Amino acid sequence: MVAVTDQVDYNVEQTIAVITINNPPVNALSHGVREGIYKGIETASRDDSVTGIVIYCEGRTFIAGADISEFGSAPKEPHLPAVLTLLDQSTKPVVAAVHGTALGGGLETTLCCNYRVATADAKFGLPEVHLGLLPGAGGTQRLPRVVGVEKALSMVTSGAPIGADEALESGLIDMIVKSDLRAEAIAFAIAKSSQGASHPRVRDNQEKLQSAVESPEIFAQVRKMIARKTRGFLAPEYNIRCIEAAVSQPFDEGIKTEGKLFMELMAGPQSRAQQYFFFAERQASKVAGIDKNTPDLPISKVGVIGGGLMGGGIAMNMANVGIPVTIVETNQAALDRGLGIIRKNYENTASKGRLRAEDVETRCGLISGSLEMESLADCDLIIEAVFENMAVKKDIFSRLDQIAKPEAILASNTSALDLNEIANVTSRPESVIGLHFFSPANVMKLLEIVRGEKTADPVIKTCMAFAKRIKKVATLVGVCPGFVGNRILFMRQHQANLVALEGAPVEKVDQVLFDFGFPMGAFQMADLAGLDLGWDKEKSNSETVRDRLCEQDRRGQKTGAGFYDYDEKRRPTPSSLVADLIKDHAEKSGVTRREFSDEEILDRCVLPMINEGAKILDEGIAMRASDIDVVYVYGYGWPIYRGGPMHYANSIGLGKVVEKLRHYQDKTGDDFWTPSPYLVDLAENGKKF
Ligand code: 3H9
Repeated sequence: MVAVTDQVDYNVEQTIAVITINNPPVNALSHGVREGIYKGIETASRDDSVTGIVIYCEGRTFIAGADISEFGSAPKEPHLPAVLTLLDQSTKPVVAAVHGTALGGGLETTLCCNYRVATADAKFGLPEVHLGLLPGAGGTQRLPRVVGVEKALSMVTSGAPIGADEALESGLIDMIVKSDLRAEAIAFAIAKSSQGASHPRVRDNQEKLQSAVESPEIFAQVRKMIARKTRGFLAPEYNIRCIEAAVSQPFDEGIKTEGKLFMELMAGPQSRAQQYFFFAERQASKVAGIDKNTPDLPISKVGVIGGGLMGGGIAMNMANVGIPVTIVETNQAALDRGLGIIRKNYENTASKGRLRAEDVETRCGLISGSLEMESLADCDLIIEAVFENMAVKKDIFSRLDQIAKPEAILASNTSALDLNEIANVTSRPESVIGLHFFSPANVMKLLEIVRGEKTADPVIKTCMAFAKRIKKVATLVGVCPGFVGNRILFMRQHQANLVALEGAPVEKVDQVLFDFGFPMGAFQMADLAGLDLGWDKEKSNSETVRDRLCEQDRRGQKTGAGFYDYDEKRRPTPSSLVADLIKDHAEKSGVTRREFSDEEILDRCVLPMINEGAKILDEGIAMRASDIDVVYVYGYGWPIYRGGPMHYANSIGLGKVVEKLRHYQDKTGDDFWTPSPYLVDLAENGKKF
């Protein structure tokens, strides 16, 4: 074995040159890998004793794509397209031996080989769209030539990988190996090289493009199909245009089109934001200051207190990954209702073909119900998910303290209450932690893990790992009212309400936020959550617009009316009654009304979020700015192509943010707008979050 570069080895076995890549963790196409492959191909071409070439990877996976961490810096030669051109032009047959995931540039590498063999669990995908990009090394031109236009369109616009069986069926791979990938790939290369000098090259294959030449309406159909899901994103459309080029242009022209569109995306803000977010998400799971060797506590049985929407959704997370869970409710009717809703949820998923009927039974079988908290005595993790009332939560935790086994983790799903106060009613505050799931808990990816002042390191580390196990993205936050997510949201909702009072129609405010990229606006969100969240009928005295709406039983979507009127399919229409009510409330409160531009509405809603994020960082409530962005993208639907509030602030410039905050402070005379000293300091020193 000869080291060609630090990451690539070369050796000849029998008559086959094996180019072995070893670039942990995912064999990304870093500079040394590109150079190694390039030199390996050159060496094999020159060696007359070599009849074929195998590209093989050590470690957990085949090449998972270009090295994203190199994207920000000046590219070093050889560039990937040059490496792949050399590969494509090899006169000796090249076999890609794939295990793990061949993604992005990794799959593009295999498409420049003459043959592809893979293990049964291998996966193949072009996930560039998730980075705001398109496959820029020939993938959009070669993939449709192999799997057909329809599948290629689906793969590049969704970014989702396909498995080995599907790859074999669609012609993407030639063989699934039985046991030893390396040995079987070499044997395959020997067999092919003995069959003659002519070997298939993907670029020459026109056959699978033919159906789209005859029926080009497929492109319009795909655009229509993905329109809702991809609203605001540039990359899906650019990917489609490249596949269109594969069909309508000769190969070399198509490659040029792909290159041009790739560079456009690469230079744009969306891709920058999405690449940033890729690393932000992975960074979020890392907690500084906790010894890596701290053992994780075992979690094999979970208890959930409260079988309502939240508790039920939380329990489903456990059952989905095979963990038995017991739900405790206070009465049989509530328990039956809760378990019934869970079953219905699973059955709905199964009816859409996304779950097998037997899985519905397995998962429901993992969820048991009880009316006794004592039945949680053998649980390793107990999550309280009752309504937001401190007295009730304290009562539950003092009872749990008596019941739970000594090593159990006691978690609260509170979204805003003081976790330390809850922990301190127990004799073991070090075992108490916040696990703030987002509604619907079986769908939303975010988990805010709240570290109390006494929470022990093993409890934190275990919960961070457990989040991964139940397929959540976790961020560790500290205790303050609303933690990171809701604390920032309070600011936006506060301003949205003020802006509406000062004259902007509710639906206009929502439209501006929707156009920015949120899935819904501030008032639609309030209606969805329920306007009576935290509202007390007995104490309500028409002091706010919210009070007045709730007093009229306009409590949001669930009552068919809130800020909007809702039809039976929960579709909103603006309400003139609400418009009049807000106007009347403004008059009674002495608020002067006026018109608002879209820009001002956006500023008023978004700038306070950034300012609050800065305060949160300054107080150490979030570990890093990127964690706040992870909370916002996964918990609140902040458009990922704007990276999250803190990345967005960086992209418009912190100096500009401070200037605007001061402008609104002057204009409104409200100290609410005072920029955080931490933010001012960063801005004055030309720094970023
Ligand atoms: C591309 O190929 C462009 C081309 O078309 C054209 C070029 C001209 N680069 O996710 P994990 C790191 S674009 C650099 O936790 P898993 C990651 O940061 C690329 N680093 O593991 C993490 O580091 P750390 C198209 C990468 O097992 C570590 O590896 N390809 C890359 O859950 C482990 O990652 C993609 O978009 C990379 N490409 O999942 C694939 N990939 O430990 C992106 C990973 O320091 N990657 N890292 O935090 C993935 O989808 C997943 O990482 C993968 C493994 C499925 C591979």
